[in-house]
Amino acid sequence: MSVKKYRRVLIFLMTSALLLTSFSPGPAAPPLKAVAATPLVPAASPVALHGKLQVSESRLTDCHGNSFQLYGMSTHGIAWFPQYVNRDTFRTLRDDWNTNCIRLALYTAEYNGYCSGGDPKELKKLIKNGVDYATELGMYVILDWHVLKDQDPNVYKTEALNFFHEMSALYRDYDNVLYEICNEPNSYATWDSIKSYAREIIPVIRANDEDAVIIVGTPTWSQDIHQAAASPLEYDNLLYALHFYAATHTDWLRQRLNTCLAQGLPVFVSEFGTCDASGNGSNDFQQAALWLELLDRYQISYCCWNLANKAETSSVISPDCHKICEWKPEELSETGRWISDYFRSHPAQ
Ligand code: IDC
Repeated sequence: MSVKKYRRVLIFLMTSALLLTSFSPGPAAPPLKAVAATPLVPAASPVALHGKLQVSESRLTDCHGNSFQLYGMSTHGIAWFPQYVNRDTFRTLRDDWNTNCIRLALYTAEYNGYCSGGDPKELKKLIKNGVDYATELGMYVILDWHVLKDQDPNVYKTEALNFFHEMSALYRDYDNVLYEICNEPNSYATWDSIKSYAREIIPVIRANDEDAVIIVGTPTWSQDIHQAAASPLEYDNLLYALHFYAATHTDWLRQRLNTCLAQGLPVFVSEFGTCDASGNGSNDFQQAALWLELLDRYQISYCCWNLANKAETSSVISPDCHKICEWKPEELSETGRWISDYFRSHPAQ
C-alpha cells in the first residue's frame, strides 16, 4: 500500500476524530500532528510529521509549507560496505544520532560500480532494502547516482535512464524518496553537458512521480553552483548540489554559497566531509563548524561522508569496530564522534 494512500486514510480518520472531539464535552484533544501514517511509517517519525517535501521559493519545505532541513549520513559506496544498509544501523542514526535522512551512494564507475562490473541486480536489491528500512523508520532517503571517476554523467546516461525509470516507478507513491541524479560531475563535464543529461533524466522520473524532489550535481565536483545560478534548469522541485570538504573548501566557497542563495538558488549539500577532499588527511572541525552553522542558519540540508569503518579520516566508524549499530564513542572515529555530537545538538526536526 502506498504512503499517499495511507496518508489519505489518516487524513480522513483525523478529520473524523476532530469532528467528533469538537462535538463532545470534556477537555480539548491534544493537537494531532502526524500527517502520514502507514504500517511502514511510524507515528512521530520525521516522515510522519513532515510528509511530502517540495521546493518552494528556493527552499526545501515540508507538507505544512514550512522550511525543512534534512540532515544525516551518506553511506560509503554500498557495493564496498553493504553491511551498513541495515535497519538497525538506520535506527541508530535516527534515534541515537538524531538524524532524519540517509543517502545511499551507488557508485557508477568505481569498485564494482553499477555500470562497471558490479552486479546491478544485487545493487538494486541493496537500494530497495535501504528504501524499505528508511521507510519503516520514517526517515527520508536519497538515491544517489554516484558519478565520480566517470566524470561526465553522460558516460553512463543509458544506465541512468533505466535506473531512474525503474526506481521512480517503484517509489512514485513514497513521500520520503529523493533522487540525486549525478553526485559529482568533474574535469571536462561542463554545466551545459550536465543540463543536457538532466533534461533527459528529470522527465523520466517525473513521468512516474510528477512532483519528485530531484538533486542535480554541478561542475567541478559539485562546487560550481554559481554556474547553475546563472543558468538554472527549467523545472520545479529541484535542488542543486554543493559539496565541501572542510579542510579544503573554506571561506571562498561559503561566499559563493551566500551569493547563490541571494540569487535564489535552491541548494542541498548532499555530501560534505570534515577533512580534506581526498576523504583522508586531517580534520578541520573549526571550518566544519563554520560550514554547518551557516547551513543551519539557512536551513540548508546536508549529508556527511561517510558511514563506514574504512581506515580513512572521513569514515565515521573506527576501523577496528565491526558493529553495525549502537556504537559507543570509543567505537567511532574522531570524525564519527564529532559529527554524531553535532547531529545530537541539532534541534530535532
Ligand atoms: C572516496 C572514498 C574512498 C574511495 C574513493 C573512490 O572516501 O574510500 O576509495 O572515494 O574514488 C568525493 C566523492 C566521494 C569520495 C570523497 C573522498 O563524492 O566518492 O569518496 N569525495 O575523496 N568528493 C569529494 C571527496
